[in-house]
Amino acid sequence: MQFNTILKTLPLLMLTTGLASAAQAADVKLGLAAALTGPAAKYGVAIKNGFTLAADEVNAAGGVNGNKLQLLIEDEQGKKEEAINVFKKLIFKDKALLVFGPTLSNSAFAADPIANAAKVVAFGTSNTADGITAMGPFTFRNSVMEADVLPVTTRAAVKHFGIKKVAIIYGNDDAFTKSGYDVFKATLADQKIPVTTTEAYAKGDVDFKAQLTKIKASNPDAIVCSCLTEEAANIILQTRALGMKQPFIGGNGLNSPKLFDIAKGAGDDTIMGSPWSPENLTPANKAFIAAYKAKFGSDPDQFAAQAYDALHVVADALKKVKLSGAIDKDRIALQQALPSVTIEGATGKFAFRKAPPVTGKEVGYDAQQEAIVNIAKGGKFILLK
Ligand code: ILE
Repeated sequence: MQFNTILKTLPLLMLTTGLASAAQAADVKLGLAAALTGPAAKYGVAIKNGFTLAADEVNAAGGVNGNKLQLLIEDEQGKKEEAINVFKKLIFKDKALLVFGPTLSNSAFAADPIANAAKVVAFGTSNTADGITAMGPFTFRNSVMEADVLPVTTRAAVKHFGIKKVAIIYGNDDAFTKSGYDVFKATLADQKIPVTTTEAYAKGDVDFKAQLTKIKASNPDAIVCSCLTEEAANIILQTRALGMKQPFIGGNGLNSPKLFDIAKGAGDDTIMGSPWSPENLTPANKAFIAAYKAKFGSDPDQFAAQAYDALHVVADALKKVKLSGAIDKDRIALQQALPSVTIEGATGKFAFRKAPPVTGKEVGYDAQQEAIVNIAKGGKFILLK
């Protein structure tokens, strides 16, 4: 071939190779089922933001093995039935490679069996109830379960306030608040802290005076609250209206700015454990906080941080997977690549650990991460020192 001809065909060659690689690089579809409306939306929107930020970062850096990540985001409204519908849509219609979510443990217990039956990873970033990963080998979570966090939180609160006895209030019809209650009950027995009274409420309740009057009469040193944020905020406000000054101890349901939007300064001295803190100044967390603020104009929270980390965990797993285009095969390959992923993320060092065994069942993977204890001061959580 003459030099001339080479020069003439070169642009064409470049164009065809360019086209070929563009055709090979497909979008990897990752589903996200989050509560974007309804009472759990404060958690769900933070989760969506965390995912969007991380996916944009991964894509800006060229994607994973040349493939761009495409988030398919659906609103499950914090409701079990909607979580089921959204999981079905993402798995069977949209053919997502994996599904993140749903936001509440309560919804995960309804939706995850669908993912396990279809052999698609259901990756929870906020589900902290016991038993989530007992649903099957395709259930993963990077949210640290209450069973790991509450003993640490309780011990720190008891020491900090010199607590001798506590009262408990919890939601008895939500999987997470009920599970948190079970863990608190066992923890308090273990740490030999007597319970003066145990009071329950139901989802949607707004008036807690009957329960709080009983708690007041039992004269505890602190109130343990296994609650979601909105209920917790109203409980705190109504406690103060009854002239009670006791501090609160809670699970990660309390870890939302919404607590302070409603309870304001009345939420001060509330103690809560979490793997994430804005005061943790590792390079990964600093970069996350700065990027989040720049993109959304607000401070991130634990739920955004866990979502952000989850996307990076999956991106790392995908690096090890040679996608074949056969969705069933690729979904299983991703499930097999996930357990060994470790990252240094916004929430610190992260690794998976196999869930506790259940006789006759295959189980999924829990988060292996340390919890740190926070106290509310001036309308936000700061590290308890
Ligand atoms: N951790 C809880 C759950 O698992 C809530 C998640 C707070 C948003 O349901």
